[in-house]
Amino acid sequence: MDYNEIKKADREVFDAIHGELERQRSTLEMIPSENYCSTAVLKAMASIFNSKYSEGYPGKRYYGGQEFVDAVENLAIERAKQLFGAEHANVQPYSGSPANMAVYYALLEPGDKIMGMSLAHGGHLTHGHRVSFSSKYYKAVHYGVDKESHLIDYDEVKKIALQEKPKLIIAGATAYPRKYDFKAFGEIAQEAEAYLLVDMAHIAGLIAGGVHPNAFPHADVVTSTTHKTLRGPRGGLILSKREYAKAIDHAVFPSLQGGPHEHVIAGKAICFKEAMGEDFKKYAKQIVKNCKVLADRLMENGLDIITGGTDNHLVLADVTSKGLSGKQAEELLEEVGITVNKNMIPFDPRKPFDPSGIRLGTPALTSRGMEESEMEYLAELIVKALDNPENSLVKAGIREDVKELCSKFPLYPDMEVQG
Ligand code: DSN
Repeated sequence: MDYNEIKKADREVFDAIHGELERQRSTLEMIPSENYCSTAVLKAMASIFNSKYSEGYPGKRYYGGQEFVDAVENLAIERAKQLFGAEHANVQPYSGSPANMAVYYALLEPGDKIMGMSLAHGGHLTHGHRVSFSSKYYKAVHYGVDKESHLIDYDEVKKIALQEKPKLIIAGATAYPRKYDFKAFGEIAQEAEAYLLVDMAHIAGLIAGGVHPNAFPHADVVTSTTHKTLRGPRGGLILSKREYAKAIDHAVFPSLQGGPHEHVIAGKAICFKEAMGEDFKKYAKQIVKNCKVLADRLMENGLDIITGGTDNHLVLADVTSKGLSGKQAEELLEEVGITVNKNMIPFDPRKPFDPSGIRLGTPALTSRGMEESEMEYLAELIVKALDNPENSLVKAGIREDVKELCSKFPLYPDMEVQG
């Protein structure tokens, strides 16, 4: 990719792009919701489809000139359906939050009750958090995790669902390190006469790669982003049973969105094709293998890992045993070139902006080609940093080690951006 055009057109923006590429190349990205898509996906997002308005759906648009837009959107739709075994796909949502909003708009009336996992226990803002539209327009109730095991207690979920009688139950989270029992969620939803929405944003790539059970046939509707473990463009996706297709399509357009981002949809089509391949299956397997090794080594080195390990792409660690808060740990690790995010742990006595935990993940590092031995080494570096928050010499040494590790796993080596 040639960035010289940007350099000529706008030096300030170019400098920011150049700086960000250098930052990504020389640091270890461990935020579990981040990833690096292929250059084919990046190029699709910078393609000529950016110019086109195409309100409507393939074969039924409000503007002319749709031959190739229809072709690319149909490819994305058919591949998404095939990849996840879905009867219907809408590939137009701009991202995960608008996708969830569209599902609520399609299936619920204002004031209806929804039930999702509490954000404090790992859920998501759009699953009914008090600052989100999802609790302003709908009545939100929550389930959480068990106080001892920190696992979802399905008997408790069932009890709350039967008591509260929500119209829609949401399964899925942003900081839950274990497998979801979608069958159990489906049975609970059926008994409570609720729709089941699975928000698989975090684990879409693991489902596509066959290392996490699929949400279908248990879910009525499934939402996702396409840029996390699925390793595609920044965007959203709604899959559903056929009977909800019309309501969902109408909610996305014309109710909530205008012109679809066909350049991103082209990137989604490529991403779904990539995710069907054997290499992607290996990739998904490796994400989980890496994460398990990371969790084990962090635990061996004295970190408290929530639920005692992981089944997926993320690890939630309580760092207070190291005398640090989550915010301090995030800042300390950033100083040595390891990017994580501070995160609430279940039943956290601290506040969201300075919680007890950090959330770490392996999707981006696995995309760079790292395997178990790098995870072992990395866990040592992380613990060394957490044990030496004030020691400038030790921190400088870790920063050098991180840079060296990064240089062994080059990121976008063909991308030429000369500052
Ligand atoms: N921002 C996402 C995450 O980091 O999990 C959730 O939307």
